[in-house]
Amino acid sequence: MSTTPDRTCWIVIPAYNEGSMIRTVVQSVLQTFPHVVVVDDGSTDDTAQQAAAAGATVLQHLINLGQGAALQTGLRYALQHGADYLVTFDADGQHRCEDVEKMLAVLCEQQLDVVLGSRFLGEAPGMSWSRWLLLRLAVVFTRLTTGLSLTDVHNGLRVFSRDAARRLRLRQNRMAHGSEILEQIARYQMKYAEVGNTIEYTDYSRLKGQKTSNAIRILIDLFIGKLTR
Ligand SMILES: Nc1nc2c(ncn2[C@@H]2O[C@H](COP(=O)(O)OP(=O)(O)OP(=O)(O)O)[C@@H](O)[C@H]2O)c(=O)[nH]1
Ligand SMILES: [Mg+2]
Repeated sequence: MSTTPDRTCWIVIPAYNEGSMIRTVVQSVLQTFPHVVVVDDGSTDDTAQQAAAAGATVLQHLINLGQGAALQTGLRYALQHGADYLVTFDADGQHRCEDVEKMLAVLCEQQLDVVLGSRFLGEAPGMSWSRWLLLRLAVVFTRLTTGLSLTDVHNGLRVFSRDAARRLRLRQNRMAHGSEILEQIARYQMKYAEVGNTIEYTDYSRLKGQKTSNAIRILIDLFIGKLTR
């Protein structure tokens, strides 16, 4: 599926040391969406080779720059290659393709700029209580800083229209890009909706994923970003 025959959807997958998972993820996405770009973010394992073997277009950062930088690279590539819709999708097996289809349908039917995934409107099997608490605090923080009333503010599954993706200017290379995207949705008054999705926490994703202490780093990055804007 690429939404309608004459419209193209690109799936952008940032990946850092996901060599043991990326092949399965790309293969499952390709069953539905033929345009997949994996941005290998300076991995020290065989992420790039595995993604290419699975059939994805692969771009590589020579050094690790962070998820935000990897997304910028992938989004720019997809725009240059004529994407009408752009989806950000994680490489660690936590996201599901059927959720992308639901989100794309909402974006098209309601003529929105952005559809954001929400694990709190969907489900998050295996999520720890500390992650739950942190994400709830992040919701309050986002409400205060952007005025957006959302249920999940650091969900990596998002669908953008071409125009919305072209307006985004991401300067946060690491994980603070999630907040930066929301700030820009608010600033440009983009039309958005949240749709429930499943984010599955597995032993693999927990081992590889974000530490609770990274929240401090996100706040510092956002603060520095404000000072240097
Ligand atoms: N951690 C990390 N992930 C990166 C980086 N560059 C790209 N990624 C990819 O970004 C995606 C999300 O990273 P995660 O660390 O799992 O972040 P998350 O899913 O928001 O957090 P969890 O809920 O803890 O899994 C994965 O597909 C990673 O491979 C990087 O520099 N660091
Ligand atoms: Mg993850």
